[in-house]
Amino acid sequence: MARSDSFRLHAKRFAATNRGPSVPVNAMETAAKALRAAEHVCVFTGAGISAESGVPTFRDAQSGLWSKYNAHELATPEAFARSPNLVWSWYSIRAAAVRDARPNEGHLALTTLFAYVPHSTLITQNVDDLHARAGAEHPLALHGNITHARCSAGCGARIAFADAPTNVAPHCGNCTALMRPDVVWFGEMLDADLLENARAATLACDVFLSIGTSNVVEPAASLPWIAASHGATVIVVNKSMQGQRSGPSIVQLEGMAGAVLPKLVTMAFQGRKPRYGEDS
Ligand code: BV8
Ligand code: ZN
Repeated sequence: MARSDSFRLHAKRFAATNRGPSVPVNAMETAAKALRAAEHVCVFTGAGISAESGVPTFRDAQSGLWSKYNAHELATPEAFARSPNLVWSWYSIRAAAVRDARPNEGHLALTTLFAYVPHSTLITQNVDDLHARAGAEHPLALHGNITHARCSAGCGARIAFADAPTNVAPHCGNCTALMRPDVVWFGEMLDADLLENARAATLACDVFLSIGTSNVVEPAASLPWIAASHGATVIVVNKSMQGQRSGPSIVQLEGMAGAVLPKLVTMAFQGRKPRYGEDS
């Protein structure tokens, strides 16, 4: 969907967004005020923003056949070396679920937000492509993309999961090594440039909007607190604040991302002209 389409589509929702999250008005107003005044907003997302699109979060218990496996145990190079076809099948199922999913109101509200703030950086821990499909440009996908597979020998070959078999890890057409999901597994280093860009934006931003993450997986998990320690306002959006940090520079907005984000973006920018899009 072209950005201006998703923007226009969402702009219509500004007035219509009256299903309210239960966030205290003052917290929402504080957050909206910070966004309105912001020069540079970092948006940081975890699995919670895609949950309402039907993409299971990492902590959702695995269903059916997969219930006996712990996601953390499957998402490792050792698991792939031990059982390539089992790991490949798990990713094929997850990649198909992402293909069938659609961006939700939370993704679209962020795309609208990007049209209003002078500078924005989107950092995602998610491996789905829903931000891009909602019109967001250049997301820093710290943990890779489940839409593709790459050569495990690093020869550079890359294929779409949609074009690959579902339960047998294929061999690279270029060098015959096994193909593997194009994601970062536990125990693997993140792409140094992506991480450096994410850290630089975290240090430069004046508002850090952290959405739908349990803040467990490092090094991404520390980004919100690095932002706070450098004077940014950290807005936390999560369906539950259990286990989430609080503090003087942290604004907690408890609720579903698909309800809170449209409300927040409406409060922050209604009456403002976007920097681009049909109504600019
Ligand atoms: C690294 C891709 C250096 C794969 C992912 C021992 C050995 C080696 C490393 C470690 C070790 N011990 C610790 C580490 C570091 C390790 C780590 O952090 N482990 C954790 C478990 C403690 N990190 C790494 O290994 C990283 N690399 O450190 O390299 C190194 C190298 C070698 C040796 C040492 C160090 C690599 C980490 C990347 C892992 N790959 N994904 C795949 O997807 O299959 S991470 C994966 O889990 C996801 O991508 C995601 O990032 C993460 C889960 O986090 P969340 O997104 O937060 O999701 P979660 O389900 O947890 O929470 C959802 C949240 O949403 C909840 O809060 C919920 O309340 C909320 N929510 C739900 N619905 C909604 C909602 N909120 C709002 N609205 C809703 N509707
Ligand atoms: Zn190869």
